[in-house]
Amino acid sequence: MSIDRDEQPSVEPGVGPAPEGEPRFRPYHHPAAGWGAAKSVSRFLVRERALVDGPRAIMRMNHENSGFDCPGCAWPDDLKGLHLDICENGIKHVTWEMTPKRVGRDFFAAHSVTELYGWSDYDLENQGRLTEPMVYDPASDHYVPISWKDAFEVVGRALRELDSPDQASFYTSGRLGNEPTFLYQLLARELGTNNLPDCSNMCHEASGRALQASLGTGKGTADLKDWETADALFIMGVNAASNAPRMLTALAEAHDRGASIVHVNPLIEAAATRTIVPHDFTDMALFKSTRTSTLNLQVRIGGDMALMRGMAKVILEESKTDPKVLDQEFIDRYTTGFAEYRTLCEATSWEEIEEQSGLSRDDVLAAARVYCEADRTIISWCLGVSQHEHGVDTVREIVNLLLLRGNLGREGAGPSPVRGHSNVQGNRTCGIDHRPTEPFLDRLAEVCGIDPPREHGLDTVGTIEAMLRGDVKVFVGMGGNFALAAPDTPVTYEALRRCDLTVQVSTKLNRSHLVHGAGALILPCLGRTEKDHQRRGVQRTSVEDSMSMVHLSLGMKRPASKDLLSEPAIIAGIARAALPESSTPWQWYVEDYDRIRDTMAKVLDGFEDFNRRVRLPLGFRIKQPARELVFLTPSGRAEFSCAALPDVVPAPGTLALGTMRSHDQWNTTIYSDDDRYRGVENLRTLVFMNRADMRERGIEDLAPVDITSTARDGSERHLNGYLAIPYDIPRGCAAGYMPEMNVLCALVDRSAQSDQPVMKHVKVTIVASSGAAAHR
Ligand SMILES: Nc1nc2c(c(=O)[nH]1)N[C@H]1C(S)=C(S)[C@@H](COP(=O)(O)OP(=O)(O)OC[C@H]3O[C@@H](n4cnc5c(=O)[nH]c(N)nc54)[C@H](O)[C@@H]3O)O[C@H]1N2
Ligand SMILES: Nc1nc2c(c(=O)[nH]1)N[C@H]1C(S)=C(S)[C@@H](COP(=O)(O)OP(=O)(O)OC[C@H]3O[C@@H](n4cnc5c(=O)[nH]c(N)nc54)[C@H](O)[C@@H]3O)O[C@H]1N2
Ligand SMILES: [Mo]
Repeated sequence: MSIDRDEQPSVEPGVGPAPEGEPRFRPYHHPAAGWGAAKSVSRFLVRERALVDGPRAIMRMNHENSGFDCPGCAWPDDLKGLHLDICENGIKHVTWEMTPKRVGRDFFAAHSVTELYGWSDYDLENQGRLTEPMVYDPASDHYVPISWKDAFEVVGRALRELDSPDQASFYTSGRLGNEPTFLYQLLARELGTNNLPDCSNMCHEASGRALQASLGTGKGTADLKDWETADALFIMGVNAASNAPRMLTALAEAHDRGASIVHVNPLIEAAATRTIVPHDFTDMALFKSTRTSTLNLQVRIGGDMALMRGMAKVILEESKTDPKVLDQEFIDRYTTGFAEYRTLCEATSWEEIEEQSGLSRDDVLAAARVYCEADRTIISWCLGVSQHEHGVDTVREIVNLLLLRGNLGREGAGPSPVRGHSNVQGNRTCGIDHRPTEPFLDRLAEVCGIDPPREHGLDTVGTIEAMLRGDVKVFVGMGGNFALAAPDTPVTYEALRRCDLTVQVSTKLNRSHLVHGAGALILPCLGRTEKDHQRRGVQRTSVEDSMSMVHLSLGMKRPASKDLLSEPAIIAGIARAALPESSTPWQWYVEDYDRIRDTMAKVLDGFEDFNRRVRLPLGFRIKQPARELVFLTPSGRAEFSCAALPDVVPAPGTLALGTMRSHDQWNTTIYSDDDRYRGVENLRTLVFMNRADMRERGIEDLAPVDITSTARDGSERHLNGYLAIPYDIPRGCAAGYMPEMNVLCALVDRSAQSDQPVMKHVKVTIVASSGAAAHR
């Protein structure tokens, strides 16, 4: 399966736009959001020529059941409906979809695929919305138009002719609404495969597995009401000001009512200082900012678990003189494994905790004090915690800490992972799972009259490996940008190129259309902002946010082209062509999504009476058994875990590199080369380093450096000519941007606990560059 890396095509084309000027770095000292955000939005609306549609759409965003759900992130909507519930990045995200620019057949006739491959990713997406189905013509190396009927037949035939359904893999990016999600997994399982990789495999897989193991429910238990009543909030490994900006409101409100807010992050991100609440125009006018932190703990990369362990150690120690710091009644009644955990904490030395967390004992004591003084605590986290080798153990350690003080199953308390894509949680709930449970498959079999396969399928990394081996021959991407989002870019490219057929259902042109199989199709679909007309009227789809609220989303714009189909219609079209004998009423489902919902209500836990409840003003919340103190674990109790602390201290001379997002990007979609809150302009090919680490290596500020990663199998990967930015980051740690840095992430470097690619702890060496800067 291994491929000769020297023969790999280079991945030269840049990701971001051509820089508008010289790279600049000036530390940012202003509050998050506020006028900087407003200025950035208006510049963006002008550039995207969306000054009329943009603001109109924004007014309809996140309005309970009468507007569309903001595709920007999975943060829940404002419960009270009092605010204009929007943020800078949500506006950009929506405007990006609503652009008046179009990519039609003339465009594809004018540019060969080889030529387009040389364009930057920014330029590709910036061409605008895709307008009609296209098929790759190898003779001319161009995409050429194809009718929907013929396109479905191309996919259908390829799927019918496979030796085994497991030679196909069906990827989902977390934008897909619940109803198409259900149809998509039905298609895969009726065909006979559980190969359903999704972006979650690179994102919160660790969180789901950990919460499932500890609490028997693979999701967070806290909701927005809990956020409004917590006394202490721990925010770990999330850049909220950029990636979940609506959290800023919750943080500012929490601070105003006297709650403590502890940020745990190697970087002090913008949300960890002060913010101007985005929708509060009085605050904006007065430049009034609110503090959003009580304590900032700059852990070393991967040091979160040691911090949690240290806090637990303090509490257990203190309980000897003050038993009230433990909720012994809760522990006795609802948990198991406490005695072992206590012994483990006692046996973990302070030297180890300090060394592995990168924090002093005083820092850990300060965090423990905040935790003990609060009656109700929420611990929230995102990728800084999950994308590690030991992501599952860390999330379980977070739960351990919560259990000690009974911070579960009551108001204002609980674990609260911040999910990424706007419906990534709903995708999993509605069946996108390469490891489906037996009860789910049983019900699917009974209700839908199919015989679903029982063996587990392939996840994202598994799919790439199978494509390389030639075991997966047909790849279908339901949204997303697999080529760029996945690790080990040249290897992923090669995997896609070895397929017989790659099919991408997309709204915009991206890298995954240009890195394709022998046959390739681009199937353009409606976006979430657009009206979805079907036979029985305009349809709505539903989504589930980070806090398990399910509500409807209704598009309001005229579709970008009359030749677009909705995602349910595309899935049904493929299904009918691939499964000519199917007794599933595919077309009937597409005519009216209420019919899909009626079937889902019978298959999915917590979706009883789906059609009625989803039309309630705020939709409905899927019950979390753990929230009700019902634990679907083998012991029937919440289970303390007892894992050894991992060794996360970089070997001498090496650094731990975290790959992350800039402020002006949405995963693989790049809006500009700026990262405002980190003070960077006109530059993406950079690496943030501690100044002492730079000096030790003879690296000057903003000087070009060469980065080499070493994978666990000893293989090396390189990125040369990146500019080093001196930054407030712990020694031994470095950070830079995805997706560029996926070149450094080896496929073999995935967590044994979650199978997630280890994207936040890449082992690298960095030296002053002998060549030129990569900056174009
Ligand atoms: N505007 C915008 N919004 C988005 C996205 C986007 O690209 N743009 N992406 C969406 C998606 S899919 C997701 S999953 C989320 C991602 O949201 P985030 O998790 O905020 O994503 P990252 O940019 O990867 O940032 C990770 C944060 O973790 C910190 N970090 C790195 N290593 C560690 C560590 O070891 N410990 C701790 N405690 N912190 C660490 C980094 O400094 C950074 O602040 O955002 C979603 N929302
Ligand atoms: N190194 C590194 N790599 C990472 C990460 C990291 O932190 N570090 N993060 C990982 C994470 S958390 C995630 S979630 C993945 C993201 O991986 P993906 O979800 O695969 O990538 P996106 O960039 O979100 O996908 C963007 C594309 O989606 C398409 N699109 C947009 N809207 C729609 C729609 O409504 N319908 C359809 N069908 N298509 C649409 C557009 O064509 C656009 O080009 O990346 C992962 N990769
Ligand atoms: Mo994500």
